[in-house]
Amino acid sequence: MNKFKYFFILLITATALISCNKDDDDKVETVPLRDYQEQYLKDNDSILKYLKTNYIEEVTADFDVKITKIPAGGTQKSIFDQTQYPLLTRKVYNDNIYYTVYYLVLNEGVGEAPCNYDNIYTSYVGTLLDGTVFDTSNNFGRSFSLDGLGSNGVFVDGWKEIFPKFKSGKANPVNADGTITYSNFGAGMMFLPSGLAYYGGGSGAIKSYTPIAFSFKLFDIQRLDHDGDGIFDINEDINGDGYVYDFRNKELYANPPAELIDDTDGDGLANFIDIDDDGDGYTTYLEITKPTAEVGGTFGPSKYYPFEAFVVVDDPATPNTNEALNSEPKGIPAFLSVGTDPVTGKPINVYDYTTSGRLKIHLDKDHNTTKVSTVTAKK
Ligand SMILES: [Ca+2]
Ligand SMILES: [Ca+2]
Ligand SMILES: [Ca+2]
Ligand SMILES: [Ca+2]
Repeated sequence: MNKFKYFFILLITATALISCNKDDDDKVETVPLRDYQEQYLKDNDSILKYLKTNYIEEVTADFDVKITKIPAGGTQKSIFDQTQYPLLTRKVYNDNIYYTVYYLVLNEGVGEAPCNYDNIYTSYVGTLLDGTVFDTSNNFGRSFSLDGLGSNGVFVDGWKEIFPKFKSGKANPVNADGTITYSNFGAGMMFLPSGLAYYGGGSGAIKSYTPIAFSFKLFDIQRLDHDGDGIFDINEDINGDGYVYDFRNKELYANPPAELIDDTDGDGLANFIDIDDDGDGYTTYLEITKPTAEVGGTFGPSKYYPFEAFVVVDDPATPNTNEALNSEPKGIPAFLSVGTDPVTGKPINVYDYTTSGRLKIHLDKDHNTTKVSTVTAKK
């Protein structure tokens, strides 16, 4: 195993140990948690009952939603039966079981969807299934870290699974008082079994093992780069499902499904937390940087292969300069072939910028390290 990779794991473990440090003198009797599968089936029954006995009384133009119990003899169509707003489900792997989570789409949103490790800016109302509001942001946006880290870290796993199904809104011009409003943001409701909420812990008005619901408005998102390799988490989601997962804890994730794993070199460290995605001993960060000067037989970093398109158009105001020449092709090129410069006799590497579906170089676990480290600077 590469040293830096090992170091990264150690760092994470140390952090986890610190945050789990409990007072040894605590004489609290621990009650074993209920079986997740059994509890999920119970919760799912409660949620289905809720969806079939409540209706959407109102959705305002600002996507405030009012849910009301269908009165005796009432003819209102239940949340479950109505067709105006899509009631969708997502299959979620968590606690070593599979959950089916119901969520209601009031508005999809026009911006970008967060991945399950991004930061979000959202307003929300949390209710019990009897309609009791246990928490609300009063329509103000609040920032949360879906990765669960930091003071804004989200503990409700359901949020991590459902918010990526919605998109952010469009930021309106800044108001005179400095505030920003959003329009056409993603808005919906999620109905969470306790296993994807507070489970045995409870919180405030929420008793242990209580399924809960949230209505929410996703105003904005912030992309994060958890391994600091210069590539956002969302771009390390290799299978493109919008989710990345850290399954290193074998107790929590004994048998993660293959379709949730984004791990190029198969070392158990998902790409978004692996600083060497292809496991060639050469960091992704260096693989996406421009070798400008030779240092110790390799070339030093500065941006060379922009991950996203870097396109400059010719500016008509400067007729003697063609800015378009500064454009670089989109994406990190795959290594294509090696030739030899007939004049200098030095190797010339050729990169493939054009083939669609080509493997980006930092994801190619079969490519030869020495070819990368002795790359000849592009003329
Ligand atoms: Ca990254
Ligand atoms: Ca994925
Ligand atoms: Ca890996
Ligand atoms: Ca690498």
